[in-house]
This record gives sequence, structure tokens and C-alpha cells, in this order.
Amino acid sequence: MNEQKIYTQSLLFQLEKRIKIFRPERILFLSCLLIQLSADAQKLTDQIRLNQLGYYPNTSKIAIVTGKVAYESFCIVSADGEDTLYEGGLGREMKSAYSSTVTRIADLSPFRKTGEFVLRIRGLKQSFPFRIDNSVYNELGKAVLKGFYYQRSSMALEEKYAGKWNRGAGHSDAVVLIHPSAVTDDRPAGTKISSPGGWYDAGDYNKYIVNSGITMYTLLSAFEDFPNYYDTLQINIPESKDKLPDILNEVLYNLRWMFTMQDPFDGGVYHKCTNAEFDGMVMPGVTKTSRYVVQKSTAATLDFAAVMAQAARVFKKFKSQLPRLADSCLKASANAWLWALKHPAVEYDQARLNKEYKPDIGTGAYSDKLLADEWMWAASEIFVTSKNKMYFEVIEQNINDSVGLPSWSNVRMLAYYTMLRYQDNLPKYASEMVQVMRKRLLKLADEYLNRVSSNAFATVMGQSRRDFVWGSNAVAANQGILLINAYFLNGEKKYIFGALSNLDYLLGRNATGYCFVTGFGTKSPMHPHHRPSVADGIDEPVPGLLVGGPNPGRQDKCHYLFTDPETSYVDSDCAYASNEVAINWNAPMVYLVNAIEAFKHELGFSEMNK
Ligand SMILES: [Ca+2]
Ligand SMILES: [Ca+2]
Repeated sequence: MNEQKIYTQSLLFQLEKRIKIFRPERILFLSCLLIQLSADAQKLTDQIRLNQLGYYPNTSKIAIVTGKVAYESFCIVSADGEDTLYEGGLGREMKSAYSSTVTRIADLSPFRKTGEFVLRIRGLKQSFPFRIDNSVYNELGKAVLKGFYYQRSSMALEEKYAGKWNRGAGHSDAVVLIHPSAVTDDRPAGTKISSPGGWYDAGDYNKYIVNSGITMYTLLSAFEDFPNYYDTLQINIPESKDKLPDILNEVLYNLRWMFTMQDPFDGGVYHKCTNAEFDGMVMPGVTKTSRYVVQKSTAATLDFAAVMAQAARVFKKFKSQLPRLADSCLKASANAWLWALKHPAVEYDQARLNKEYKPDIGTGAYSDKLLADEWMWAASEIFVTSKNKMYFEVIEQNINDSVGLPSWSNVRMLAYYTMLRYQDNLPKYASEMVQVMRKRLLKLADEYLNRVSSNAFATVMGQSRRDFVWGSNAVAANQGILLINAYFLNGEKKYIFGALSNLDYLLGRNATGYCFVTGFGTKSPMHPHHRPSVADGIDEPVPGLLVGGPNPGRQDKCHYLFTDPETSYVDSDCAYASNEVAINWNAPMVYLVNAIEAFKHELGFSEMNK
């Protein structure tokens, strides 16, 4: 090679490098053009994993390419395939820790144009379409809240609110029997009570106080953290025209049911309102078997006491619409607390009760032996509402060294959130404890963020095998909530980016390639384990429901194509272990999506690129 040639090549190389580094928009775009001419370019592949709804203009926008890729770059093309708008380089290959998936990152962040786009990579079909715009999660935020309306028991869902998923009222629960396990002197065998309303818990038609506990907390705290946002969020439910924010209408629907679950004679709370056995895969109300309330439990009673104390705080501000509600909540909470003091460790042990009482009960048990966390949470809610030192002392007795992500059976973190939310209004003697809580919460949040770079999907979710439990998608959403609470403590934006990475996970940037909310995304669950969706004769499932997500436990024994921790998900109505829906999974999704929507102006996500 002569000197001149070498010189020219080196110059071209330099030039190319400079262009790539400084002017990525300007490489026009030879490799993108070649892709466009290839036969596969118009077909879709789920090999490129991205948030199937899309991104705000001014946030990080990550897509993940899975499988072996022969070429080093990706192209962003307008959704009609006409205009190639951006070319970028792929990151290094990584191997995922919890499946055999290999990944490479495509970082779309510098591209800030609004519109609808696809990604193209040479040798692959093109990605699912995605949007970049300022209101990209707006409809989703409303839909996941409206998911609760679709779960309402004892009331017909009219077409003007429910669209094609309109249905009859289902279980009225106007007459419910006291199960022999719950008999007392004041309510002897054969007593009938009324326990209408509330939400169906999940894919089944029963109503469980323990799972209502964390669900109600999560929705009420969404309102406590973002009152102005929710003041104007309307979701087209029968109460949308009244003066209460729709999220509180929805909460109130379940709260009124919860009141019926308290025994007025002693303050204890029945563990659940249930059939003896699960209904078949039929519409609500088809089955006419007896409904029961079963034995009171300490977990249910403490969860009830916590929710009522929190609700009293929230509904106090709506005295003109609901003049007596806050007082009723306080009274119910106090009576529940007194029952728990007298019965500090009554477990709902279904197998044991079935040996003693008939009929056998075969529905969800939600049994919990470890109650220090329930004591701590209930005491925290009552303390924050009442400022009575007696409850602070119970928190002190039950706080221990460890705290983790909340779940229906482990509600310790809810106490942290509540104490920290109201830290400025607490008595001085609480300040030392609040500092401990603050430190622990931030430590957890920092651990989440520190491991993102070693995760093959660059998300907070999926850094530990333990993330892939039954309801793993709620783990992802709850991690998002924890990070948002960290942001509230010190205002560091990095925590919100971590929360956003999990929103991306839930909407498609994950090892399964699914957008996990029904009715959203290109590849979305069509067959959730959800009786109305199975039985209503409509192809599309009821919208706005978050499915459980990957769960290598596969307790349903259904057929799974993939069985690694992060891929063990199947879109089948058989698969209650990975494809059921549940109120305690939808609630953190409501919190997460709407928190991000509430933040988007404050944090500049939605500003247009100048
Ligand atoms: Ca309303
Ligand atoms: Ca517990």
C-alpha cells in the first residue's frame, strides 16, 4: 500500500470516528439503507426488546437486542419505514444471569424527536413500533387504575363505562353465612350477615382482607404522594362526575366492603369472604353457591386497623362530601386494634380449620405466621394519624434490623414509607427512629442502582434470583415505588431513572419480550388466568391488568416453553402461577406509572427538544 492510500484511509477512519462521537445524527446512513432494502425489513421481531409503549423525549431510552447479532449498529426509522433518522452503535455482548439470553444494549437516548418509530438491525426483522412523546404513559396510567373498576363485585358494569367488557353484577354478597370457624356467642351458627361490594381479589371471585391491606395502602399512598395529580385524573367510572378524585372513589368501593368484614360485637376482622371452593371458569354470578366469612385472624385485623387509620387521614379532607367517613374509619381502626391486643397471634390456618369445621374451605389462604411486621405497620398508621405515643412504643418493640420489599405477608416497609412521608409532622421523640428508617431505605435503593450496569437488561428488576417469585411483576413495580420513596428523601433524580428502568421492564424490556399489561403493547397477554376474561366470549382480555410474570416455581404445573427464572412465563389461562392478575399487583403498577406521569414536567422528561 502506498503512503498516499494509507494517509487517506487513516483520514477517513479519523473522520468516521469523529462523526460517530460528535455528530451521530449525521451518518447518513448507508448501513440503514442496506437494511431497508432487505426482504425482512418490514416484518416484526420480538428479538429487540423495548418499552412497547415508548419513551418520553428527554429520558434515557434503552432497547435490548437479544441473541447473536452480526452487525454493530442499529437504525431508528419512522414507523412507516420511509425515513431513517438515526444510527447508533450496539453495546458489548452480555450474558444474562437468570436465563441463557445474550443481550446487547441499543441506547436511543440522544434521539429526541417525537413520533412513532421502529428499530432496525441488519440481519433481523424490525422491532415492534414504539412512540416517543410527552404523554406516552397517560392512557396506561388511567387503564391500570380502571382495572380496579373491572374487578368490582356486586355491581353491574355498564357499557358506557366498561365498553364491550360490560357484565352483570356477579356475587351480590347480600347474604353471607358465618362459617363454623368464625362462630361466636354474638354471631352463632347459622347467622347471616351482609358483605356486598369490594373488589374480586384476582382471577377468582373471592375477597381477602389481608390482600386488600397492602392494595389499599398502595392506592391511598399514591393519593397521599400525588394529590394534585390525582385530583384531575378521571377514568370514566360511574363516580367520575362527583367531587371525589376517581382513585378515591375506587378505594372507597373496597373500603365500604372492608367495614362489613368487622364483627361489630368484638372488633375482630374476618379473614376473607369466600366460596367454599373456587368457581369454575365462568362469569361472575353464574355460580350460586353459599358465601362465607371465615375465622378472624390477627393479620387481617391489623391490616384492617392500618388501612382504616390511613383512610381516616385521607378522607378527612373530604368532609363536605363524606361527613362521617373519617370518624367511622378511626373508630373501626381502634376497635380492630383492641381485638388484636386481646388476640395477638391468631393465624388463619386453613388446613387445620378444615379438620375441625365443615364445609372445607379451598380458596386462597393468605396465611401468615410472622406478625411483627403487621404490628409495626398498623402501629405506624395509627401513630401518624393520632400522634399517640402508645403506638410509637409498639413500633419500637417491633422494628428490627432488616427491612425488605413489601408484599402481602411482609408489610414492614409500609411502616417506613408512612413514617418517612410524615416525618416533618411527628413528635420530636420519633426523629431518631426516622433517621434509621431513612438510612435503611436509601441503602436498599442504592444497592438496586449499583447493580443495574451488571444486569443484561439494564433494569433494577432481575438483579437477584429472588426477584422471580410468584407475582414477580409486582416485585418490579414495588422496587420502582421504593426508588421513588428514595427520591422523596433526597431529591436525587437517579432514583427515578431506576424506577423508569423497571417500568421499561414491565412494558417489554425483559427476557420474555412481553408487555405485561393487558390491552397494551404489541406482544401482550391475551389469555390471563382471569375468569371474566376467559368466560366473556370477547377475544381481548379485560384491559389494564398486570399479569404475575415469570415464576420458576410454576406451581400451576402448566406447560411452559421456557423454565429459567426470568423466562418462566406462559400466556395461558391455565398458568395461575405466572399469568393470573391480582389487586396487589395492579396497585403498585398504578402507583409507579402515575408517579412517573406526575413527575414528568417537574423532572423535564417531557420537554421538547429545542
Ligand atoms: Ca370522582
Ligand atoms: Ca407478616
